[in-house]
Amino acid sequence: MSDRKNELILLAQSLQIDVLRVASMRLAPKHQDTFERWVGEGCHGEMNYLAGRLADGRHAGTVIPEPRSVITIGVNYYHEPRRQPASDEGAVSRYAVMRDYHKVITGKLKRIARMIETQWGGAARYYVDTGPVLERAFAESAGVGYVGRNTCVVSETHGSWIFLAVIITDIELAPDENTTTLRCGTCRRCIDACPTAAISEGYTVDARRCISYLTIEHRGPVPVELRPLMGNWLFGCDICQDVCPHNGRALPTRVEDFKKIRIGEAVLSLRELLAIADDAQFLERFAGLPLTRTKRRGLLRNACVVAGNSGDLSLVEPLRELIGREADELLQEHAQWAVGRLTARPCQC
Ligand code: B12
Ligand code: SF4
Ligand code: SF4
Repeated sequence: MSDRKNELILLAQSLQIDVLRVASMRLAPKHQDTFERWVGEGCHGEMNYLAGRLADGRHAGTVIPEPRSVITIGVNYYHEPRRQPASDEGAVSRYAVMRDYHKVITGKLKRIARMIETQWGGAARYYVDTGPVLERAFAESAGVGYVGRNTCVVSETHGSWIFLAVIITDIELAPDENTTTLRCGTCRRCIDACPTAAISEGYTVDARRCISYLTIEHRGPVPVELRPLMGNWLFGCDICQDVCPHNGRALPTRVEDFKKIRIGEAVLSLRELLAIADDAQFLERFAGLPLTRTKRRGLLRNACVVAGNSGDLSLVEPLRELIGREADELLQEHAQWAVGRLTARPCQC
């Protein structure tokens, strides 16, 4: 068994995977309980696929006939901090400024799965985000790291700047123990720093309040009461990781695809975004990046919110141009909100 694990580790290293560990199929009850409670309380917002998974009873144990082991991997994506955006710019979270990690990591998982299937005659199903699998829970169980109050898996070597992925196989592999001594202790910096109060005391994030969800997953209008709290985040949010003391030790990524930062210093000009007139222009600028997930409509909606929060009156004109040009009601409403917020005069009485 350990020979096979060693072979897996060697292959992983050659694929620039930073951590490969094995979890048993059985998770501690806290994980499934937390997930069920979280969905039950509606914290998943419009991510109906998460509720659907619960309703259908799909989980890691149902994806292949006789699952025996969960191979969990972690890939470091850390790169230097972004420069502070100017008042007419917005911030993009670290993970989204480089090639889409789903594509990059899927390539690596395929190679591992092929080895399991062709050399060992085993079955293997792999997931990065897309499957009915609690990736953080398996990563914690395998000892990739521990789950912090911000709910991220924090590793000893890379902090929480690691993407996770899993391969479920019917090959028997000895599970690794979780030996990490990292803990949150009395720290609650992420809870205090979260601008929208999305992080609960109980190690969960209410997606409906999370800027990452609001800017990426949520499709309709951003709730008006949350807009002023979203600051300058155009896509995703890194605040609860930036403030984490365990993230001080992060080293830059080794993955070539993640080294090529495709967005100038992880900030984007709001003026340029507001001027993107159609999908072709949008794709020309962002193809291959995670940013395409929101489509043009979502990113321009977010740009309006950030412009409204900017206090920069020079953005009123590009916003008015957008209002004059756009037929889309969602964009009209967000641009109008932004103009209203920028031009509102403080009460003189
Ligand atoms: C839905 C989703 C989101 C949602 C909801 C996030 C959330 N915290 O639930 C939104 C859109 C908000 C989101 C945001 C982000 N996400 Co996301 N997301 C997912 C996804 C697809 C499912 C997560 C899920 O099931 N959530 C439901 C909750 C209940 O489960 P959970 O977060 O796994 O939490 C478990 C632990 O809390 C655990 N637990 C462990 N210890 C303890 C202790 C106690 C006391 C308790 C009660 C529970 C508990 O129980 C829970 C269930 O197992 C995963 C991929 C996957 N398939 O797992 C990526 C994933 C979690 N996301 C990821 C990333 C990178 C992000 C962002 C950093 C992106 C960004 N920069 O904007 C932010 C971080 C926000 C945050 N603080 O979580 C990474 C996390 C990597 C890591 N090191 O942890 C993942 C694993 C994707 C990947 N393949 O790498 N995400
Ligand atoms: S990603 Fe941002 S909004 Fe979401 S929980 Fe973390 S700090 Fe709060
Ligand atoms: S900021 Fe503090 S409380 Fe939050 S995850 Fe990091 S160590 Fe834990």
